[in-house]
Amino acid sequence: MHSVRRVCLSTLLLAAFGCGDSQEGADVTRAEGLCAQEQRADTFVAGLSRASPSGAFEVTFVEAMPAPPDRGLNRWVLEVKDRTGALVDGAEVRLRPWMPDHGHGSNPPHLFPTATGVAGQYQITDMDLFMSGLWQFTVRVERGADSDELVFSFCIEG
Ligand SMILES: [Cu+2]
Repeated sequence: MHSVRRVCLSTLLLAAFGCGDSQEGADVTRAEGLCAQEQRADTFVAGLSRASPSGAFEVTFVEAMPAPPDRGLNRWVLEVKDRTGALVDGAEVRLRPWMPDHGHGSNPPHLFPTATGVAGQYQITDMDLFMSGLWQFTVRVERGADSDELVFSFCIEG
């Protein structure tokens, strides 16, 4: 096996056609991975923020582990503000992950971020993003008569 790989890597012709199981081949695939051309995804940065369509709420990423979101278990801390910029405590927050290209969500389908104890902050732990590809995350916030939802989209390279 080792000798086969060595021959493969040292032969220009074979390298040009790819050595599927070699390290070199895997690196090239990753660099040009499925997310490289994804136009629908948000670029994750700490502090990524979005207002809901009605302006009732604004949701900000305080923390993501891993960052950017990746395949497997993810932990997020989100901060919620209202239209006046005040931190929102006591809201019902619901998160729905969805893979639009595959027509399926996560298991369980809805996740319910809970208060962290820090004003305006809600966390979700052990969210299982089990597939590579584009995931949409609909965040619904409800407080009293006010409810609205917004969407973040991330491409999970895996
Ligand atoms: Cu999928």
